[in-house]
Amino acid sequence: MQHSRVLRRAGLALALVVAALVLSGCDLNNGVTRFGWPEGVTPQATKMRDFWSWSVVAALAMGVFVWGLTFWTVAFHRKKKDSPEFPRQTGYNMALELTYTFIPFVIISVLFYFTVVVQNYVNDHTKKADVTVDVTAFQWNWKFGYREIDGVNMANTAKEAEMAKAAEALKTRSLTTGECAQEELAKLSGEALKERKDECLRPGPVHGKSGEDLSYLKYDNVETVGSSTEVPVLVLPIDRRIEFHIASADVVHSFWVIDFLFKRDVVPNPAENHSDNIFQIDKIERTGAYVGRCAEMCGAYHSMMNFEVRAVSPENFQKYIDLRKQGKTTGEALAAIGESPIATSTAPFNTDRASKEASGLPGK
Ligand SMILES: [Cu+2]
Repeated sequence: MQHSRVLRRAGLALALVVAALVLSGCDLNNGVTRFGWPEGVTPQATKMRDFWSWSVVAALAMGVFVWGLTFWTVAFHRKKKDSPEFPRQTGYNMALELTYTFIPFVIISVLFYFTVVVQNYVNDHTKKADVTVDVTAFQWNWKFGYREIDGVNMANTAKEAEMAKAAEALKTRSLTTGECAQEELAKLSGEALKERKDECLRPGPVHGKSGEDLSYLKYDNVETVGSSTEVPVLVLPIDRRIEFHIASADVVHSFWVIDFLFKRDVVPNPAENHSDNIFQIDKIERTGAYVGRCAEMCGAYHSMMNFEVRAVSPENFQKYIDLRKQGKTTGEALAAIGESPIATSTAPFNTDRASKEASGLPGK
C-alpha cells in the first residue's frame, strides 16, 4: 500500500539522522549542532552546551515524527473526491489516547532528568578551589578581588573589620547619635517627638538591618576596580578550579561571561535574599580574553557594565599576583607578563548621553 511505503521512508530518514549522530561519536561540538551557541571554555559550559544540543536534536526528531504523521494524515486520509463518506473516524480510541498522553510524559521526564543532572553539576561548589575570587557589582561597574590563592588567605581583614564596625554603629544608632541627635529631638514635642523617636528606633529594612549596612561586601588586598574610562580585567589562571563569590553593593546585577555559557544574578545581602552567591568552574580550558557583561537591567549605564576575564598560564598568573602584591596596577602587571594592559574583548563606552556616535565596540 502506498502510505505504508511513505511511512517506512520517513522512519528510514529519521533512523539515518540518529545513526549519523551516533556514528559521529555523539560529538555535537560543531557550528551546525551547537544550534547558535558559542563553544564555551569551561567543563561546565561543555555540559550545558551538550545538553542544549541533544535537547534540540530530540525536539527536531520529535518534530519530524509529528510533521510526518500530520502530512500522512492530510495526504492519505482526506475525504475521497467521489465518495460521500467521511474516512473512517478513530476518535475515542482509548489505547491511542493513553499512548499519546504517556509519550509526552516520558519526554518531559527525560528532559527533567538531564536538566537536574547538568544543573547539579553546574551549581556544585563543594570541592576545594585553587583560586577564590570576590566579585562586587555596583552601579555601574565591577570590582574583582582575590580572596584566596592556593590556600593563602588574601582578604583585607582590616577593611572588613572597619566595615563591620560601621555596621555595628548603624545597628545601635540611637537617640544620641546621627540623624537622631538630641539637639534635634529637643526641638520637638508631643506627637512629633514620639513620631521621630519611633523612626529612629525602627528596625532596618533588611531583616532588621539598615539598608546602609554594607558589611556583607568583601574586600581583598589585591583588587581591580573598573571605571567609565577603564574596563576592569579579571586575570585568572587556566587549568585551575576557580570559585566566585558574588554580591552587589546596590541593586540587582547579573554576572555573565559569555564563553562560560553562564550567568547569575548578583544581589545585595545574598544571605538575606536566599541567593546562592557562590559558584565554581572546574577550569578555564584555553588562554584568552573573554568578555563579561551585566545581564540584569540595573539603571542608566547598565549597558556599559562590561568587564573582561583574561585567562593566562598558571605561571604568568603567579607572576601577575606577585607584581600586584608589590603595588603594581592591573595594567602594569599585565604588561609585565606580556599581556595587553587594557581589555581587548571590549572597550569603554562613551558615557556622554548626548553623543550620537556609536562607540565602545572593538574595531570602531
Ligand atoms: Cu548591572
